[in-house]
Amino acid sequence: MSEEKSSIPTMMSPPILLASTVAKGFGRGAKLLGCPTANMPLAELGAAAENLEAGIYSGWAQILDGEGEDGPKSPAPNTVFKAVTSIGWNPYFDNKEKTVEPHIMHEFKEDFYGCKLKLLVCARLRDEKNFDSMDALIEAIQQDIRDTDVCLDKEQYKVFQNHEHFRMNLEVKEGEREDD
Ligand code: ADP
Ligand code: RBF
Ligand code: MG
Repeated sequence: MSEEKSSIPTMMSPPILLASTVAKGFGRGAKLLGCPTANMPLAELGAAAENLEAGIYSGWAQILDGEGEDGPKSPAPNTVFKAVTSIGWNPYFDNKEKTVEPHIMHEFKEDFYGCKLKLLVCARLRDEKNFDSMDALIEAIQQDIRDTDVCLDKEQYKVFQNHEHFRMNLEVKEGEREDD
């Protein structure tokens, strides 16, 4: 039986807009926790991420092609997915560096390391916590996924799926094609 309670989201106003390439982490998300997270390097995120308080957040994410003609290709460049993001030091694993890691709420057939990721964070769910067991952490993550699913269906958060953050790159690409 789950003992996790659902969190009541707090709106972030204005939302936080982040973009970076998808980097390798410790390889724990999918293997240990059954929840892959696309790690966004702090060095690329700059002040916006450094100022973000540690915690678990709901928002929207889009995967775009990586740099260069032969760079990694996005599995779904035109889709803006629901995402639940962990920001902080992962107290259960006692990390020494802050990480920003969205889990995108979709099953992908392949990984997308090296792709560009755009993230919009619009609601805060809870603080990062330590847990007595890995199962308790896994259960909390599953609850965060359910809470995010409900949260982002609400009109005040749903509107951000169409935010201009997710349109800019695609429009630039159209422009580039016309010049070919
Ligand atoms: P790492 O520690 O390298 O981040 P993870 O186990 O967290 O390893 O796996 C993350 C990688 O899995 C991501 O970088 C991405 O390429 C891929 N991936 C596949 N499905 C998803 C998903 N639904 N959300 C986030 N990343 C995913
Ligand atoms: N790690 C923690 O130590 N405490 C947490 O409360 C916590 N909550 C998380 C919630 C979500 C939705 C996700 C995706 C991850 C969370 N993590 C948490 C981070 C987890 O430890 C991390 O993703 C893995 O270590 C892989 O990098
Ligand atoms: Mg990860």
